[in-house]
Amino acid sequence: MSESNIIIENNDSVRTITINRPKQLNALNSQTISELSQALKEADAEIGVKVIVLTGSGEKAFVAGADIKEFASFSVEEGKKLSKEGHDKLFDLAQNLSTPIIAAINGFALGGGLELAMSAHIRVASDNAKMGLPEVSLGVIPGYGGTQRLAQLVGRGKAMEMIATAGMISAEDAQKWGLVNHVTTVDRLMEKCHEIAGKIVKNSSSAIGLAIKAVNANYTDGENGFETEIEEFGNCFGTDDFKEGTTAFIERRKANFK
Ligand code: DAK
Repeated sequence: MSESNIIIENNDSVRTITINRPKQLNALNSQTISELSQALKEADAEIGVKVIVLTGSGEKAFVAGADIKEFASFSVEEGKKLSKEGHDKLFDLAQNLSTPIIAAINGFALGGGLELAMSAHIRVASDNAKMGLPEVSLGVIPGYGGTQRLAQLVGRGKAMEMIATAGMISAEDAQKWGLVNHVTTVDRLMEKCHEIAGKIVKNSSSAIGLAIKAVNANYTDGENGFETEIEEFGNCFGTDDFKEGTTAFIERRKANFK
């Protein structure tokens, strides 16, 4: 395999994964998708990692889409197969990961890049970021969950407009529309992500993982979000974190979750 397309860094319990193809504006080729998939699974399996920050290298792009040069020659069957594989391998994996992912959107987040950011649990954008799903301008539709996740985040009408016009929106509009949680200056982007991560790491990782599962259940075919909540709420009572959290409250001290 050629040189790695991602960089992994650790800072206390926060793991930063940086997509590192700046010359191609961090476009997602299949190697990068495989490496990201592996990196997310590894981070999730490590007890010491409580939050993942996902970003792109350089100041110009988070990810400018799937690698157009790679998918330009795909056939109908390859398109379907690769779309399904991509969903399973990266986009659904990210959304359903029990470790929360913060997408630090540091520039263009287009097509597969915005789809990746939308698979994360929290999105923070720099004020120079531009977001869009330009797929129809290339004769395809969003193929990594964009038709579903964009409508869930901004509503059907705005999603239809963004998809059909293939246009880009500013970070400011993305925040107004509920597509990103926060907007910062370029310089403060990682600091803001770490500030949010710092609040998350103080809490119970097992409870956060179960809460992610319950929230996502509402968006999963055949699952009932309320039933999942009831089930997972019950399961919390069997965890060490529940014992520690409630004991700490009674003893008037801060919880020390392992
Ligand atoms: N793929 C490959 N290379 C890309 C790229 C991309 N998506 N985006 C940019 N690059 C490359 C450019 O080709 C250029 O490389 P060189 O020519 O220098 O070798 C380099 O990055 C710098 O780009 P520009 O010179 O174009 O930079 P500008 O500042 O002028 O423009 C831009 C920035 C972001 C406006 C522009 O680069 C641009 O429009 N990029 C393409 C945006 C886009 O259309 N993205 C793709 C959306 S479609 C699939 C599932 C899903 C998908 C596909 C397949 N399957 C399951 C099979 C999803 C598709 C999409 O994401």
